[in-house]
Amino acid sequence: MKTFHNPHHAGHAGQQEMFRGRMVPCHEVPARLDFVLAELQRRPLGALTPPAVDAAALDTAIARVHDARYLAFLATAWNDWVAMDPANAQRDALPSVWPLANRHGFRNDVLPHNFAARLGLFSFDSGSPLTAGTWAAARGGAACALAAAQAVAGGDRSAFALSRPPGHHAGPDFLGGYCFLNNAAIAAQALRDAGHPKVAVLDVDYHHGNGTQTIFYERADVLTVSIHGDPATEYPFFLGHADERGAGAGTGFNLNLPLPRGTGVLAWRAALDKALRAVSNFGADALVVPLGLDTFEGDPISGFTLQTGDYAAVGAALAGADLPTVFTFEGGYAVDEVGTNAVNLLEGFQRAA
Ligand code: Q9C
Ligand code: ZN
Repeated sequence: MKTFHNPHHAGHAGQQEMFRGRMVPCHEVPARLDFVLAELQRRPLGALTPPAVDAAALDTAIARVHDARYLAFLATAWNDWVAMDPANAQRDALPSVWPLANRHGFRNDVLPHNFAARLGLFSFDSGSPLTAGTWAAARGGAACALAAAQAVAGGDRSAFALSRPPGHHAGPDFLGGYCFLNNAAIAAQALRDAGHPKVAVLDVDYHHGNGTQTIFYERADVLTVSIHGDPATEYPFFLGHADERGAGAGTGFNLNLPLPRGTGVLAWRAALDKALRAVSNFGADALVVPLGLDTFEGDPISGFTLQTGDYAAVGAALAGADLPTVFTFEGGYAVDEVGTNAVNLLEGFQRAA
């Protein structure tokens, strides 16, 4: 399995996030990726390289899943933030006002000039700081996703897009949940565009993949499945319920498997079996796995109890789908263990594939 790692990831380094009414140090830190990289050097799965993709092809791939207005915002956001006040160069940008369009009568069709207003327009939480290197890091992550999709479309059994910031909470025109560009969706769409008629996304991050669900919600050619903490109590709270089945042509092509906080490996594996049955019934030609390791018992912000020793078997079960597979790196905030847990899963996959 080739791994494409993002050389620009460390430029995205938030200082603090809003958490329960206070500013706390960010959970989503550069060291997360460094630990995975170090573990892949200890236990190689294949070539470990930065992505080499054509810049124009990358812009096209990103624009296949994100709106032009959102991308234009992201591309200049840091400069616009600093232009508001030179002292902002020392501070992360976080939103503090939201339009809540369609609920409170506020408009989202008129782009505000004020930067704080624009940041709020394109954000759904105050936990996802935008920093000097955010755009370059997010774009580098999309390049990893595209390179991984290209490898798999070219005949590789699997590939790993190792990047941060993560992606699965980012939607067509919004950031949140530490995510800016949806790497898994970019990979899924790239696989479609490379000729795979049916692509399944099986999200195993602790949190519901709301961005990916939203991107593909009305489509029958991309099945989205997510196993996650029940949004009744868990982030992102406002999406991820079992009754969300897709809409329009996409009706029946979204499956949510919410599980209560505290769920252990047995019940989690039963949900994985259900998810894999849905992928098989769909008749997928390729698979994308948004790989979050925040299902781990030691995760500081999550509530499942999977153990380090459980992940190899999860990888083997995913290999059982017998599909060309792209993994994207998502959550997992027990920094010391995230590398071991990620590589346990990927090694388990590779051994069984
Ligand atoms: N102020 C991923 O695992 N936590 N994202 C709530 C908001 C947000 C997790 C804090 C958790 C996002 C990719
Ligand atoms: Zn997560």
